[in-house]
Amino acid sequence: MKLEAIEKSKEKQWIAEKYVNNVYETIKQRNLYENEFLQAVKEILDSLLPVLIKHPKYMENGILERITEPERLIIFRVPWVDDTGKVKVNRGFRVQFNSSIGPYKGGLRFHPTVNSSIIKFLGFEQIFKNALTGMPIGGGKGGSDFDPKGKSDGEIMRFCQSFMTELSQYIGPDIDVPAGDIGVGAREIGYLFGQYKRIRGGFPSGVLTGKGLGYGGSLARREATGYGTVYFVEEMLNNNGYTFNGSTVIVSGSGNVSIYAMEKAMQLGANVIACSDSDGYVYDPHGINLATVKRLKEVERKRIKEYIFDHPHAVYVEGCSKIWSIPCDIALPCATQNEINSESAKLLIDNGVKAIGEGANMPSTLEAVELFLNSDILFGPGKAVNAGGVAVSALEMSQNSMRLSWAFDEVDEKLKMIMKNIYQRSISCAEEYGHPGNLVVGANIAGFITVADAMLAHGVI
Ligand code: NDP
Ligand code: 2IT
Repeated sequence: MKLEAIEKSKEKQWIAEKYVNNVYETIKQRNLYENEFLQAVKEILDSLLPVLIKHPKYMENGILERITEPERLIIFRVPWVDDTGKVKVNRGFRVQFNSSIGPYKGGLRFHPTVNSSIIKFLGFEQIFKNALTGMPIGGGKGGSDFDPKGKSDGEIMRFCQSFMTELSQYIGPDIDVPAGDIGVGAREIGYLFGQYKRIRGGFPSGVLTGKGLGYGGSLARREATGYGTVYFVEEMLNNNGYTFNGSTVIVSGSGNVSIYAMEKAMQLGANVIACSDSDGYVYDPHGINLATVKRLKEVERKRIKEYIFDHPHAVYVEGCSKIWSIPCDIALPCATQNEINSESAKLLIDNGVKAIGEGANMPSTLEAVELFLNSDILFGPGKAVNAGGVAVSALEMSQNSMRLSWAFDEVDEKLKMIMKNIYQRSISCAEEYGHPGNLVVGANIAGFITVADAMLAHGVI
């Protein structure tokens, strides 16, 4: 490159960096103490630099300022009565973050740690994830600080009914379509749907996804996030000369995503040796017995600790983060945000891990991601890897609109294709924008361009 051209390119880089820093400082001031939201924003903004340098139109129309500010954040009181007759109050949330490419779409999380920072980080990530699926869905997320653990079925139902009584004003099949996330599975979706239907009348099947199969749910939605995670990682492995077959795998969590990631990894010939819950992890050198995990978690709603009663050769260790100290070829964090910090990342790398696939949303801290990207391991970021869940949710919406239901294999085949496409789009975007192999940059830019172009087309709204 000639000296003049080098100077010009340095200047472009400097302008973009200054712009991104200014935007980030404003967001920081406006969202003080919302650490998870700021973490998600920082990761995306930093990775967008190459596209801003190449296409200054994305700096000239306030796209970054608009895309980082939710279209709407709804916060509401959720009063309910427990089994002893005592009145309880929780806080409900729904963030309608971006509807440029379709109705708001994203899960509901019931967990005591839920607050506006958590909901906004999840809603923000969802914008880009949903765009990556290639389906016409915008970004949203919601939930409550309600803790479902230890609650009776009646308490869960009354809470869901109260939550939906308020939420029903803001959602609808063409407006905003919630689904599950941590603490919200088929049982909760059933109660939420029942209450929405009762309030609105008719049979509004498209208002929620993850529904039961008997009333408008899609086959393979239950499996979709976990299976999709493994499909994405298998694609990433195959493109680099590896495979699940014969690999040793660790999957954190033992909820919806984790169980079906383990199932598909096992089907592909992997040996899954450990999984966890928020109390601790089990290590089973013979390979985790999935039937036991399913019974404990899906049926009996018990702690993972009890696994060793059926499998006395397995080891239970108190403290879930220590799971990452076990040597493995492939690590699939499928529990929650920031479950892998820099210390755990170093352990994984030093112990020879070949690939990380984020089944959970933002399970690695910024420092951990940096360590992964600077090592020679393969790293698949959450918004690409776990997009299979929301993709099949969008397929559930399509089936509801058409008033038909596809066979399991048909949905599963579509899911496979979608995950392959997400990998290919992300990897080619990374290449095109000068960061070959970096799926963080590739996925963020690919999702961003789709949404930003729609925002440009709609004018300043
Ligand atoms: P579940 O509620 O089914 O399972 C969550 C699992 O993670 C449980 O084993 C739980 O343990 C553990 N966990 C939850 N919170 C914590 C915590 N603070 N510390 C340690 N462990 C924790 O949720 P999902 O499987 O649906 O969700 C898991 C992750 O995947 C989340 O990040 C979610 O956002 C993401 N995701 C989910 C999708 C879906 O379709 N469900 C789609 C895409 C992403 P315990 O039972 O002890 O709380
Ligand atoms: O994080 C996620 O993508 C989900 N919890 C699934 C959202 C959905 O609408 O299926």
